[in-house]
Amino acid sequence: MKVVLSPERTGSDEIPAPAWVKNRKLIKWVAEIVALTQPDAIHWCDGSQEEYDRLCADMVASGTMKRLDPKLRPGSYLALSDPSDVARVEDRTYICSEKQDDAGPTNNWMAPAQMRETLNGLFAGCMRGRTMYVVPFSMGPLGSHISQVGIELSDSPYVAANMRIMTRMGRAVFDVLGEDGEYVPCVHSVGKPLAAGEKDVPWPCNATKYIVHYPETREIWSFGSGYGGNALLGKKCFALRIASTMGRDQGWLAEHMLILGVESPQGDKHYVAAAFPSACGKTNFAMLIPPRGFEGWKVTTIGDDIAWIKPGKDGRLYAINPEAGYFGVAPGTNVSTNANCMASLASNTIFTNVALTDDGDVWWEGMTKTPPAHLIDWQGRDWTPEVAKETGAKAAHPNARFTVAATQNPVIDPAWDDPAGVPISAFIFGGRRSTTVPLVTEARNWVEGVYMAATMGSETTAAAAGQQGVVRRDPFAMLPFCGYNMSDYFAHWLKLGQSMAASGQSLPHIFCVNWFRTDDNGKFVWPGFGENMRVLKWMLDRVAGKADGVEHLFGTTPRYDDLSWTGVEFSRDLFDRITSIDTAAWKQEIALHDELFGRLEQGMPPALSAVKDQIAKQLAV
Ligand code: SAT
Ligand code: MN
Repeated sequence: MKVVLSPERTGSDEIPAPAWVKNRKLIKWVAEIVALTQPDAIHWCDGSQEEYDRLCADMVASGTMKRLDPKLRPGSYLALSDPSDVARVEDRTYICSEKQDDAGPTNNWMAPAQMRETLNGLFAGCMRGRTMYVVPFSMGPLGSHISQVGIELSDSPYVAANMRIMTRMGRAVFDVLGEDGEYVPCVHSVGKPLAAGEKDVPWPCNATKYIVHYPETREIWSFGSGYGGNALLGKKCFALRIASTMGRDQGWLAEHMLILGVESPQGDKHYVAAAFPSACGKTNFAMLIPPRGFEGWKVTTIGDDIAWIKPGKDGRLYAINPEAGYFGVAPGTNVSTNANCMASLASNTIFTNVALTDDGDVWWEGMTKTPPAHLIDWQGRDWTPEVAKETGAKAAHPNARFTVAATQNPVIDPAWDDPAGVPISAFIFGGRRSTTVPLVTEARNWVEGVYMAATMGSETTAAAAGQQGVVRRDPFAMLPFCGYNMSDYFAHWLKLGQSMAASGQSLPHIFCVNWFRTDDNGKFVWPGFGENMRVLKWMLDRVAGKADGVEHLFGTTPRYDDLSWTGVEFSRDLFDRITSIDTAAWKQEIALHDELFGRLEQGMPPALSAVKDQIAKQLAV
């Protein structure tokens, strides 16, 4: 429902709301934000298909999106962002807890009062000339005891449309909220008010950006960007940064993890959750197609990016995917790397920053071996393979994305929307490392596993603004996403393990993987993608106590013969190369762990320092 606001209405707390909105606190809050930001109109989203179609049609009319050819890509659109607004901005992302120590050394921090003052200045009148969308969303199945409700107020129709795909968005959320339900308030503005009669640009944004979290009051404020995790506030801001602090307080976990199901030909089914930094192949892993030699095996997707995990009544850990869609990296996706993903994207998809073909379809680097002879690139310019060869110009931005509903995934797990969640048998942690870290290692116990995850390193990708390809420590793949002090987060993981063990529960096994080791020419040695199934099967066999391996410096790694090689040629020599432990490299690696522990000294659990000392001692002999 859209309401045009007359000037007298702006500033009063009598904001017109549809009859189905019963939450007084919510209406009052919307009125406050209207008074601050002064939009021309409010649109209360009901989440219907008609509403989505109308939002998209309006964006096509305004030039924000292009409708793709309805035969080639039915129900799909292309949006091209401003070239300055293409990825998460970690240096503009803040955790504003009362005490700086609670945000810890890995987060940007500002005192809440000071930040509020800054933001009040920026948000004053920032929605002038625009419509404010009231976007009600549930992270997780509606009404599940693991789920949480959020309300995003945004002046971006692109955000409203994407949120409908990425979350359970719409009127039913107001029903769950009722008259006095709790929600996480999220305020978002592209930060580009329009003067009377001023023409809008296709992708409004502001050079000044703030992505702000108040963990104590559980609020999110985002200014200046319309892109991805900066603007779709249910995702990293809520489902990770705010939810991780909720989890700390309430005894559960909010993790940067995909969740997948694996079923053997005999019908044994397990779920695993795996953490990788952004743009390291989580979506591909979550939709893995078992390779030759694994006939009868099934891999199904619960989620591709985020997991909320709670101890169940039976003491096992249960996980849900708080999201309802995938915001995945397009470049590199093709029918051989991820056929399930390509099938998901056949229709009803919003593409952002990929290239447009002459017949009205999309293309990105790696989609086909031979690029089309002519394209319009992600910046709206002519692009040909010949010119690209000379200039290196990419047709699609390396962080170009698709937004698609989870239900479009042909291998969606039947339990993906189950409010009870699915039991987790194993955790997997993986970084992008061209050297040092072996293909797979199993931790010998929970503490060692937490250590592995805590010291994970990864080469940076285009998902975040900044330099690419440099190794940075990315504990639990949560470095940009943990809403509180990282050392306290490690302690939270240790505590959870302890309390589960104390109640006699068998804990999920913990593994660390690295698909990305390269040879002397910089080429990946491990084929990855579907072939990762071989590693996955070894892990599940370990869980079942059926597989062997060798113990080394920091865990157990399979020998060549411990994996199944039917259907692929991969030599013993290559296998040894990607599972070897180079003592000299590990001495350097441990020095980097040391440096990390130095940085995270405050609150670092002694049990983790003990693991480090133990490894260092072994290396010294
Ligand atoms: O832009 S997002 O934060 O949603 C994507 C990512 O970094 O994984
Ligand atoms: Mn992610």
